[in-house]
Amino acid sequence: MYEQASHSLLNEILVELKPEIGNFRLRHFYTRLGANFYAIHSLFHLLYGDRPDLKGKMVKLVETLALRYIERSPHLRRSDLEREKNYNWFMSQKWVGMALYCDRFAGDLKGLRAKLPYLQELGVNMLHIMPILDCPPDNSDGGYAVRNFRRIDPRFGTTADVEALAATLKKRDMLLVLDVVVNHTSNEHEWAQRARKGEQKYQDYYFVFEDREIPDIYEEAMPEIFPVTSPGNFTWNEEMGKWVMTVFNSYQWDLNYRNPAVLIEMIDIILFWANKGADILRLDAVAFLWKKMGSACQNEREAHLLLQLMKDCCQVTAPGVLFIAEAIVSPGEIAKYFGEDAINAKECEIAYNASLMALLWDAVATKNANLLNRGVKNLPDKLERATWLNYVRCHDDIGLGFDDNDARLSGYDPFLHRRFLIDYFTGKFPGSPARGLPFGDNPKTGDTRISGSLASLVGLETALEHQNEDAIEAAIKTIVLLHSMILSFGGIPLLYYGDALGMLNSLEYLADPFKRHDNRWVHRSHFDWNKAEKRSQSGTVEQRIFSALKKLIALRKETTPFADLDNRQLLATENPNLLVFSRTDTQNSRNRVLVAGNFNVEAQALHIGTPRSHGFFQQDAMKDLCSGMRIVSENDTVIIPPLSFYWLTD
Ligand code: OTU
Repeated sequence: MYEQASHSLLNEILVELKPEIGNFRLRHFYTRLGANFYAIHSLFHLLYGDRPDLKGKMVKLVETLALRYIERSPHLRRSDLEREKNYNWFMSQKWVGMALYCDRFAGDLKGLRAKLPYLQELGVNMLHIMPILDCPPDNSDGGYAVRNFRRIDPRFGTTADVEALAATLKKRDMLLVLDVVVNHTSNEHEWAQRARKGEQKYQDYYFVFEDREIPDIYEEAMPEIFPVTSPGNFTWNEEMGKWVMTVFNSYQWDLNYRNPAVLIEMIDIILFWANKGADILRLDAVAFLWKKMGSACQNEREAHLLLQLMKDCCQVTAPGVLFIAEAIVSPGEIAKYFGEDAINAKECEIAYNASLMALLWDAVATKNANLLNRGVKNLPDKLERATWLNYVRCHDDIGLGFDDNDARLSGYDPFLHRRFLIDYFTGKFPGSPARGLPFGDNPKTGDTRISGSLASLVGLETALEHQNEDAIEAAIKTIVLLHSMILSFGGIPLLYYGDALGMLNSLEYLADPFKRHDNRWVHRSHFDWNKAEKRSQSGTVEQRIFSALKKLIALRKETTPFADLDNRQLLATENPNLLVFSRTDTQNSRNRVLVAGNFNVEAQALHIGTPRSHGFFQQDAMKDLCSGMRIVSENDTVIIPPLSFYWLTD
């Protein structure tokens, strides 16, 4: 859009830029800046329009974008141009991700390079390395309390190692995902240290208060994120003699985005890692970016404006780089992190599908797909050029973040149903084989989340202890069933390291005084390479899970209807144990797949009336992609075995 005021401002800024910036070949940069400048200026004005130094800050922002562009290497600039042309590249079914801890999986970054063949064997081609930046050794929150945003923790390696890894990944056609922890810093970050020493400039980077007056007002409406380990949202700092906002752990200081300097610093950091070769940046805890007294300080409109600004700026300097929104919020709020009223994502192109994750766990516990169907039906529409990150579990606790109203419509009291789920997954519910641990138990709200490895949560640990082959089989089937859903749903599936081998809970964290209070470490264990070896020994649990997932991943990549192009339709069935949806190739509507999952421990009948009205089962036999078997309907019914699924094609 051409807008007079912003273009005249742009011209003024261009005159003020440092002379060396003019000496570089900046053709693409200026085209993109021109295209995005109106949006950048409007957003900046909305957020910071009342500040006298607005223009100075705009100069600084544009300068940052230009300097990082000048640094961007030719091969990354080439990739930007290619991705601009082929802008839907990330919606393809060819991508399959995995999240892992560099040290726990492979020692360090060099070790990780050596382990890439394992990932490729499984079919993983998008690698999310959990945070690897410099953190204090003790209070690190698993890497989410960053001390230096531009330095790799020496235990993992160096920035050069990241660049080398990015180059290797590129050659293997694999994507690199890195974290940028945008919401807070470690209390040992230089900004926090200088704030503590009394420097006003850096106290203004955070929320710092003389006394409890303002903090108390904030507390009235702010929920607690880690009520057990870090109650409250403010921490007293002795050295400063002041209170500081710490929404997460007491050593994680929340950044104050009311200060434009903070935003510019963070955009600089985002572009720094874009320039090191990250294809995708995971922006941590984005729902929390804007704090407002009297509100829960989550999902505020300004948080969205900040993300739009970050995206617009990234598009000027590194347009090939995508953002993942990590916003573990209610189903209705999550989709807003793609950006509202748009076709293309104007905030983050990818968002964690925490709603699907929670709904899948509900189906595991209830052994039916009642709430799952309702939740999937009510999932907010995503934008055309945006996609979900579908996952069964991640490194965090599992929150039961489904919609209360959906729970009611499914016949549950939401509160009691959540209690049941927590009892089920912590093994308290009679007959439950799950071995989860309650996380973040909040007696004030009754809220609890769940820790535990996938295998232990679905009963594999208990089954192995009892040497109960039927129970082992059921656990394996559940693991495969859950993955069959995230692989076919539409979006990028994100596996969690260890899950493809059925790794169990690990209590090693209890021996570490800095981890023992945070039971999320029960499912963040060291990757057991001896166990991994067993993936090639026929009949082992590891082999049964690994080979099944490997096959599903390979099939997903070949199956064009699985690309995420708004081509999923949920099909209503009379059988509440089943989730049934169709996926259609947008280029060729005859190329389609009917996905049907049975979450019950008994075989279930799928009456084919509804699928038939959608063009499926016109012949009396279909092919299951996974087994290659012909599936014949009898009496208008297809039987789906217990805890199993079909990917059916004509
Ligand atoms: C994120 O978590 C990270 O994934 C956690 O590992 C960090 O501890 C946390 O941020 C702080 O950096 O903020 O938007 O249910 O889902 O803490 C969601 C709790 C987050 C997590 C929540 C999450």
